[in-house]
Amino acid sequence: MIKFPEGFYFGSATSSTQSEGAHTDDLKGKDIWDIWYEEEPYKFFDGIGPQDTSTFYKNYKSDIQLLKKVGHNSFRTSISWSRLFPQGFGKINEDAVKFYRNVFEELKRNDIEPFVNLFHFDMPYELQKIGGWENRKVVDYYREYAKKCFELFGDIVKRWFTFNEPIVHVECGYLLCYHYPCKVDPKAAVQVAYHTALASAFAIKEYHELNQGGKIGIVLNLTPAYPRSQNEADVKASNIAELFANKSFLDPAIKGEYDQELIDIIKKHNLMPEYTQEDLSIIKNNTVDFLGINYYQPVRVCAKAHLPNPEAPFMPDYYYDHYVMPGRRMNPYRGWEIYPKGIYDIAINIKNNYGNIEWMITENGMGVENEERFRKDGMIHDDYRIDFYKEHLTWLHKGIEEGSNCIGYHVWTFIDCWSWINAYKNRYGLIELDLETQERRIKKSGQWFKELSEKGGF
Ligand code: BGP
Repeated sequence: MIKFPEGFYFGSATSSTQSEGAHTDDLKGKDIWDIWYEEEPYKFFDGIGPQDTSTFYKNYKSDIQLLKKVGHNSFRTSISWSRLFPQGFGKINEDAVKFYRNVFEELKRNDIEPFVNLFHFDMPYELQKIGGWENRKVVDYYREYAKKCFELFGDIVKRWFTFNEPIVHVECGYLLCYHYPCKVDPKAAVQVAYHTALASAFAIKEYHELNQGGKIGIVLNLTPAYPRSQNEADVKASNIAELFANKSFLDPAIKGEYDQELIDIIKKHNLMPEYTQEDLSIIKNNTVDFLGINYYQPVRVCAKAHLPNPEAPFMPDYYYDHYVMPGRRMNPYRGWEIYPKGIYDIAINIKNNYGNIEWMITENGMGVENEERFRKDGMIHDDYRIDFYKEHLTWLHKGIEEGSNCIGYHVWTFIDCWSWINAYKNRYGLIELDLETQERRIKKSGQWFKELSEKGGF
């Protein structure tokens, strides 16, 4: 049997925008997703926007009962900044305070440990209007928001995260045009990345000063980079991919500094952000207590075959080409490679190169289209998902056996949810959501997950 350590966290993650439903009875301010959908609804799969999502705002009590039914001893969600502070700062929305307190208390009452994240791609629109993460002032607003969250909920919540996947709002928002504000502006991207690392460090500082007896970390999506071959040029290409994709946030979060090679590349391309020594020392002195890691896919690269277009805006793949490995296993619905051993490589990397800091898997999962075809006797038989989890857990277990300090495994996600521009295209849940009726039904993977958690393994 694959058995995990006593007290291992089993559960799932979600985010406010993807689960609560934006148009609720309270005074939530708009975030960039609400506005983007108003401006360009056709960019969202089937034209479905963030207004309804999985109605957790209304159904949190019964949803928490469902979490119990699928074996959760822990659960991550995020606070919506613009629900708590409709303007991003200033006047607080008391309904939001009540809602989040109720949710966290209800989780505790049901012996489910809340893990709470402060930012999941959801910049308040009022702050985006003044430049969002490009503007240093927004770092101060975030700091005030974070502090308020600790004061309001820190008596219940003992595990905090400052950000979810910060590289995503950098890449998707400022390089690739997949998230609002849809800019292609490498200089802004670097500024946004740096301000995000700084904001995270300020939140950590505030949290530690309050002495609430909990821990604070950051959630990073790690995509280990693998070279096509051991040829020197391929290896160099994969080292550079690793710098941008992983070390760009891992290093400041855990070591309080940036890798010199990354700084040299940024300088070479004239992309250095505006910074002060004082702010750099905030990053240096306020590192995480523990780490959340989302793992979905690796990145495979090889040396570049052609010179980059000198007029094209800088992208990290100026230094490498993506390599399509023959025989790779794909999740065709999401277009992501399935490579379970990657989770082991991450475990060993954290152990050997990041002081074996306490960490956990905060997301791992498989989004599949049209799951209706797997329905038998009323239940969705998602055996592919169970196999996916088993394979990843087997490799994770091996990493733990070899000494990596991993304390939990959260899947993405407990209930089919709204996936940004993919809306409801791919389903990830342990529980099925009927979009017409909002009815919830446990899938086969949900039953399996309960058994996994009860037995502490499989
Ligand atoms: C992660 C995000 C989640 C979630 C998940 C699945 O990157 O933290 O918010 O959405 O990926 O990806 P997607 O929804 O794009 O299929």
